Amino acid sequence: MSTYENRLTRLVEAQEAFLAQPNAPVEPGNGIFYRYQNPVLTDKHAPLFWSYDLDPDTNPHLMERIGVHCAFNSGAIQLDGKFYLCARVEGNDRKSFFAIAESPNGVDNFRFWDHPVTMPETEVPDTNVYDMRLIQHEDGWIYGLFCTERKDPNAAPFDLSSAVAQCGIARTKDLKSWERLPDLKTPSAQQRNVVLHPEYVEGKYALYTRPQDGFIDAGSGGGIGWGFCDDMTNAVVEKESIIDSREYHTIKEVKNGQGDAPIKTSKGWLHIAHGVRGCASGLRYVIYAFMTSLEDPSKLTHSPGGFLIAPEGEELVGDVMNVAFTNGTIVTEDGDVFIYYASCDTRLHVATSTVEKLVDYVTNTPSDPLYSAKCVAQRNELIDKNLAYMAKAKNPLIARLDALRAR
Ligand code: M1P
Repeated sequence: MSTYENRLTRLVEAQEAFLAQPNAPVEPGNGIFYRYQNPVLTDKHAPLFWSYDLDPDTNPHLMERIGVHCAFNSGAIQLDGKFYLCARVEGNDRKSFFAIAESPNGVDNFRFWDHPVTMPETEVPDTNVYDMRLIQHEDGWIYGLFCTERKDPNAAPFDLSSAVAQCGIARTKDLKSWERLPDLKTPSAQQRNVVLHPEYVEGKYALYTRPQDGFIDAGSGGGIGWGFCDDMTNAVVEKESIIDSREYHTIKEVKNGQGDAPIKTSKGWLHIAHGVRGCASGLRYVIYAFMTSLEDPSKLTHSPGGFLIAPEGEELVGDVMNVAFTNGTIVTEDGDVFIYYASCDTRLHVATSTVEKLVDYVTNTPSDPLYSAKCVAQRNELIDKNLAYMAKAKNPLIARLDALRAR
């Protein structure tokens, strides 16, 4: 057998087996959501014809020609019952692009469409595009809001890393053909993690922003911002107000950012976001939740303390360590929630929950009391309630739990 035949056999068999793997929830979970055994999207999901020249005449060793390095931060949408992800795919050359993957059930069997998204450009080419939020707006369009990154025109000639991040905007009806609109204009020097609210508010488009002074540092900016715009074909937010701020010694002390569009529930708008703090190993990204008022989506009503999802196990390791990040959520008609979160800018996972459970989580988890002594008081309150309950409960499992206590 030729090298070509031999390698092709192994590559095809490996990919067939990999893509056929079912995915199952990891029991017992924490009652709020289930993690799953396998990531839902990785570099190995990329079709072989994205990286290899499959012609033995021009590639007798069947070598990779244009490697796909990873697939992660993905926008998400359900259309006609199917689950679609708009993934951030990164080549070996570090450039990201968007690609659509679809699955019948949202937890496994994701297959990329044959071609990545051909995203039209504005008059200023994007060096890098990433982290699309896919929002079905009540105006009938599906909007893709994403980060467009370009070299800082004011950087010194020797500075090859200073960049400017802005919000790119495109719209589509079918995820196939995209109309690029002008980038968002705001009062802030840079923007990332901009998300469109799915409904008009006071007759206007409403946007969640993340004002920042620099490319990495929020600086004097930061927090999840909120502003209005009249027209998405020339989107200008003249005024941003912060609706969920950064806070000293919390999971979001360095910066934070809205995930996907918030979920409308009977109790309020449920937001899933990411928060960043500093630590000895660099920045740590986790996912958290909060709720705002149905009448005024900019009014914070519930702010459960701490993180909802933090990277764990293999999720802790990857290109950018210690990162859990989300920009895609799907809510089904039955109230099931699929939170797509990436780990370490390398691969994409899913966590499943329900609207009912997440509302319970957001409305019944106490907020961060901000001081250790107050955290102890908060925990003691729960412990005392439980000890009182355990003392009179007739449940044999509670009795077994009781037997585990130090005496
Ligand atoms: O590397 C972690 C994340 O960093 C950025 O998020 P933020 O804007 O909050 O700093 C983004 O580049 C994101 O893609 C990335 O996952």
